[in-house]
Amino acid sequence: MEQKLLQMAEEAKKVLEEAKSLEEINEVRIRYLGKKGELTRILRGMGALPPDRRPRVGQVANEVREVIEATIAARTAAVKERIKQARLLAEKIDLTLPGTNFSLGHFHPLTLVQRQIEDIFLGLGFEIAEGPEVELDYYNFEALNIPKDHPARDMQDTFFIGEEVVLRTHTSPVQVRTMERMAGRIPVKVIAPGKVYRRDDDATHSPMFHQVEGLAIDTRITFGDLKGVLQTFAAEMFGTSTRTRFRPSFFPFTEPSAEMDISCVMCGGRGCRVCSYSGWLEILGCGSVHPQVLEMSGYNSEEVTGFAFGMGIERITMLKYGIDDLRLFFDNDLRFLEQF
Ligand code: 2U9
Repeated sequence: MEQKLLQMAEEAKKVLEEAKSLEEINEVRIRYLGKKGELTRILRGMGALPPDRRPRVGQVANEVREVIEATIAARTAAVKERIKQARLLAEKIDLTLPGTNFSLGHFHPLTLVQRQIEDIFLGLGFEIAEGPEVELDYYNFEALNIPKDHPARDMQDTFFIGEEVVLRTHTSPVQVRTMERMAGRIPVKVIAPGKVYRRDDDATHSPMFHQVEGLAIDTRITFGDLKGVLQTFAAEMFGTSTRTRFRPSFFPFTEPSAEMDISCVMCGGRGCRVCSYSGWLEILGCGSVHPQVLEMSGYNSEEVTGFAFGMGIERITMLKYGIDDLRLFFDNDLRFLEQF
């Protein structure tokens, strides 16, 4: 019986020598050491041996099991190493090759300019306010002194979601909501940047575009404060040599109202194609907040005054970077976007 065991060990070693995969090694393990394997089968015969020989045979059986297990472990390590080497060879890893380039994303030019505008007004003591893009008729029109029969309320100009719900046509409702939240407290100094929607779509109009509007309310705010703030803005945005001029205009929510022009960023005011040889570029609308608008949102127009302004971010960005077609912002052509 000892002989049988030793013979089995020799046989198992030989078979393992031939095993080329982890699966084959496992099969060998089952065949010799498994519950129904060779070793078990031989040991079943132990009962037939005289009792004095059993301890010796048991000892040999244990040694044989250990030898086979050690051989399996050694063979497994060898096969694993061979598999690893084969994989390394197949992958042909060349550590001296340069890494694969991947490009980092970056901000859209409109986002860059919006943030720059925000930084300028933050520096002037304004806070940034936000509000919903789907807005109530009341905040978008009514509270801004835009009466029911005003052309801005026409189906032609506004996206209606429901009878009393619209896509905001300007960011002004954000300032109305700010005034409501402030409940008559002063000072108010906010800007409202964000997306707005109008039913326009041609070379110079997009149905979605971006605005920054501003609102300041306090005691003794004058048109002079408005001019100072906006002159500072123009100087920081377009350079310190930028001049400004104000022309009378009309908005339902400001009185008096004005348009602000800056000296042409292309020609410095001498006259060129960009400024239609006038030397000036219109960049924003502004005015003193209409007393009716103050009153409607809970401010006493006898005690406080305010100024407001609004600008299109697309227009500012086009002037700043000399972009001549609005549609470039929305085509998502990387040849354009990667220039910023
Ligand atoms: C409140 C009171 C007053 C915001 C203002 C303008 C003038 C203006 C246009 C510029 C170009 C919009 O993008 S554009 O088409 N905006 O000219 N906006 S004053 O006045 C307000 C806003 C809110 C409560």
